Amino acid sequence: MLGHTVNAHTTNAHTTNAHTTNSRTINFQAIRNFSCEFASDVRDGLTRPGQKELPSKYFYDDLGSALFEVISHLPEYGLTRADERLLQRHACEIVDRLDAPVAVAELGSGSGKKARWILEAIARRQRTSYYPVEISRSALLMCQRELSDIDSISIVGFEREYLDGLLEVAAHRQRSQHLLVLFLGSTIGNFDRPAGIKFLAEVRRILEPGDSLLLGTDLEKPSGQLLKAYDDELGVTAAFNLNLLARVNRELDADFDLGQFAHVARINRQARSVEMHLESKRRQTVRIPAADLSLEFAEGETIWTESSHKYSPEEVFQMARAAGFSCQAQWIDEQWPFAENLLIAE
Ligand code: AVJ
Repeated sequence: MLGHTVNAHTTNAHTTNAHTTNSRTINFQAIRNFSCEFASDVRDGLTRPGQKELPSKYFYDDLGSALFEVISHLPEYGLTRADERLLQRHACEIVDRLDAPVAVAELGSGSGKKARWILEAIARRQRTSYYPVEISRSALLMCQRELSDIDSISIVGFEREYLDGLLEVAAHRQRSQHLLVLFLGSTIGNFDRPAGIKFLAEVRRILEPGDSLLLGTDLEKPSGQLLKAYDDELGVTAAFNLNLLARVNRELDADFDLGQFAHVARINRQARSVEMHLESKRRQTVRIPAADLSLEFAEGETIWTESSHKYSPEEVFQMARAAGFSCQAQWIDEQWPFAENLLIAE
């Protein structure tokens, strides 16, 4: 995987922006060979002995990202709104707890909308840098547009997986600045519990003592409420889930018949998670030429596409400690149980 740099100084978005008086750069460190990696991940997941699976990171092509944006507006899915309420309400308090000067990195920035409140609170007291890490180039471009009106900020985007991107941010940062890493939206919930702690420990290893991590975690709630959040009445989450098969059809030339798979959300009580699956409505064969695969499905057999783990407020403190952080503060939303946790690297 070779990276190259595209200097976005020349894009229309930049040159036509009348507010852009000071210099602002976005460097896209691009990744090649994506579809080859997609093919091999699809192959590995669907040929597993036992449960077939597809990695949830592949939900987010342009169509899937747009569908997730719609999910975040659904009445049943309060997660994103809770995350945003907490950030909006407590940004100043969060920033006040950090030693200045501070630069911000975000793992999975999306449009950059959530980072705005934090960045504005920092920009009020100092110049700062924002380093979004995203595998979606269009999301990085949106970041630039979304945040281009904030003064005293330079934006450098990294089109990379989380840890690869964070390593580059660490190499790029000014030594004199502390780093605040944002990992919002309970994306950590897509890892199982041991893998989540391992991921936090890997983030910690890239950071210096005194750097920090703002971690969003969706909290445990009644199973009826959870099932509705992951199986909404309009069928948007079903479309989001099925888009994974549509994407395999588009990019790997497969012949999944979307009408023959059903979206299923299930509670896994032991794991304390909600799982999404795609269930085969009948016995069928599917061909995926670009992954060199012909697959048999039994009636009722599922492809496991995502787990979203839910946490207790207390366990976040333990997870933090196990990963080399200490959880210094926690903010919990009153309408939708969700916590924003400020972890300091020990
Ligand atoms: C973006 C991973 C936090 O797990 O709730 C939304 C993705 N999946 N509806 C989540 C998702 C189904 C979401 N995360």
